[in-house]
Amino acid sequence: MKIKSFPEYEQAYKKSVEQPEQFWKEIADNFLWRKKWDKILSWNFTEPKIEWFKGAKLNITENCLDRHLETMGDKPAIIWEPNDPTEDHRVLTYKQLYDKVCQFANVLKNNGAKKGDRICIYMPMVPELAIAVLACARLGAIHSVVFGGFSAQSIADRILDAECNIVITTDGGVRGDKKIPMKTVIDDALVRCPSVQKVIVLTHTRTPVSMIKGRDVWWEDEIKKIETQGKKEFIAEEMDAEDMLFILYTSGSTGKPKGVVHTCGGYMVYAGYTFTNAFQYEPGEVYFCTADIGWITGHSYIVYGPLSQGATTVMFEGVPTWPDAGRFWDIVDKYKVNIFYTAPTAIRSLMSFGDEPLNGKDLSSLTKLGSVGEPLNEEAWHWFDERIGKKKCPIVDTWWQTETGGFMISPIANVTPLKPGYATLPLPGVQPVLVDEKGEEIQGNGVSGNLCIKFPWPGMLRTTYGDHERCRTTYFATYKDLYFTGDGCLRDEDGYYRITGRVDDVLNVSGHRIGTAEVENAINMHSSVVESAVVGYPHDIKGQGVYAFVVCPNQHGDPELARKDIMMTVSRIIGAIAKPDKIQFVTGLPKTRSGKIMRRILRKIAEGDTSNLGDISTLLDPGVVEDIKAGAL
Ligand code: 6R9
Repeated sequence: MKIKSFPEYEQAYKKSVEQPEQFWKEIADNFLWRKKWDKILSWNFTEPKIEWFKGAKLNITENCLDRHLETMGDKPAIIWEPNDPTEDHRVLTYKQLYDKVCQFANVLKNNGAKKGDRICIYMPMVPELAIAVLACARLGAIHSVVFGGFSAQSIADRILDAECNIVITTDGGVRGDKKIPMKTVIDDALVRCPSVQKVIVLTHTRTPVSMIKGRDVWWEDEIKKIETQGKKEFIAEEMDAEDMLFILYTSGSTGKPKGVVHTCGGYMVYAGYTFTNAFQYEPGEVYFCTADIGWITGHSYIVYGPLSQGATTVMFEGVPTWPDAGRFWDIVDKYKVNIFYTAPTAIRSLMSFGDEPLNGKDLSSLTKLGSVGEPLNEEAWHWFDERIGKKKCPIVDTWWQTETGGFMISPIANVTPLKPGYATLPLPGVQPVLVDEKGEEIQGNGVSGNLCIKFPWPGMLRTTYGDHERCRTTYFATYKDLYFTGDGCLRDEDGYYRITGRVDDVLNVSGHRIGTAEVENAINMHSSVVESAVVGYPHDIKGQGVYAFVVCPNQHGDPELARKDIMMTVSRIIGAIAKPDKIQFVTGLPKTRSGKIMRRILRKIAEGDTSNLGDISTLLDPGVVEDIKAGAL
């Protein structure tokens, strides 16, 4: 399965285009199937309908756990580093993780869970989060993990959309010096969610919580019951390759987040194949991905990818800058991390602290570095290369999306020649194309356009939960017979790919996808707001910041207080991650005669570039532009 040289890469790539089914069959043969497939692939991008390994039977947890027990049962599967460095860390070997997953799958079953149920998981980065995810998969229930930073309202929307019957959470969470009352947030969400029958609560921070009779149970009590019943094993449910494995909500151009659906077989093959290849994982290496399991990066590259390959994966509860900006380097030093995978926003933030936090930290164990979430600018690339990798570690800049399930355009460590700022070349099995506004393919090199993919890959989304039409219109209707990524991209003279950022109304703030319409809807909920428009602007650390233009005619008194109220509203409705960085009160928004907001103008103003706003003659009232320019922040 592993590509070891550049000629091998070229060969594999060629094969993946000319004989895709044979190519993927050989990769899929490296996994454990209870029964192999009837058909490798059937597809069309019109409906769309995509099926990989149809008829095959498997359980992904047998690939992540059972099959490793004999050869490496005593090897660490998860190393957990707590938020507070003075507290004890935890190590779970493959055998221990297997036992805990079986135990918790039994707990779920005792609480009424069965194959096909949707289960919402809202937990901080503790080992039990990975255990809960795997226990759902073992039982055949579909997990929907919601990131710990989302509000009660956002959680409720997600629970309602998927009609979840069980929620798994903790009393509280802690990140740096901030405490998050997770169970209380869940209680607020559940006021609106009649489908939820059971809430399983792990004790973590011992924050006081209200436990509702008949609905809420403690994780620890439920485990005790399993122990008394003497249940140790949990026979994994047999899943079809195309049965749903999980739903993960992500933002798009419209107001409502969509539930991206991944299925068991293809996703497993793709997560394992990409992990092993891009990072060239070797047995015994310690791998540390700094993402949260609430995002796709955590699903594919903390849990499923690494575990399916028998890797040791480090899970970190805290934040990079607490107790100080040397925390990541302490962790690398402490566990002798070999592969370190993080995000540009973290790199830029740590860069800003200078060299001091690196003093006395032994980073010599590092052999490979990775980046994900947004474009890695050259300055950050070089800092990462020089200060962290000491110029001896390849930087694997992985471009991919929630919808793609795994890496798409990415270097293969020590195989692909690198270029700072570039995600380099597509992995074998991935066929990118650039298209112009009309959807015509742009051939050749030294060109840019909208990035599409023209052939299916096993890890791609199958649908958006409960609304297949939305999946079609969002990804497959913009350009005929192509999957549209929403990203702009440059292919340089050497055929190397550089992602230039979203071309739709999606912002990328610290690597988090945020829909501008979602933020506008939240701002407009505030009682004195008439309307608003949200755009992104370049931000040194976050990549993009959120700039809101708000029409608030009856706002009297201190504008600073009004700003705080709006921030609070967004926090309550979406979550703190979507809070605007700048709020400018305006008397009106620049609209065309047909009533469309001209975002192009607002973007320019937010970027601080007001010299050339282009043609504004189609505006209903060009005068508002002068006012907005004058008040720009
Ligand atoms: C994995 C993940 C997807 C969007 C994607 C793109 C941006 C991700 C990138 C990158 C440049 C990279 N993105 N990786 N841009 N270089 N290496 O982040 O998924 O949260 O769905 O975001 O992130 O704009 O379209 P997701």
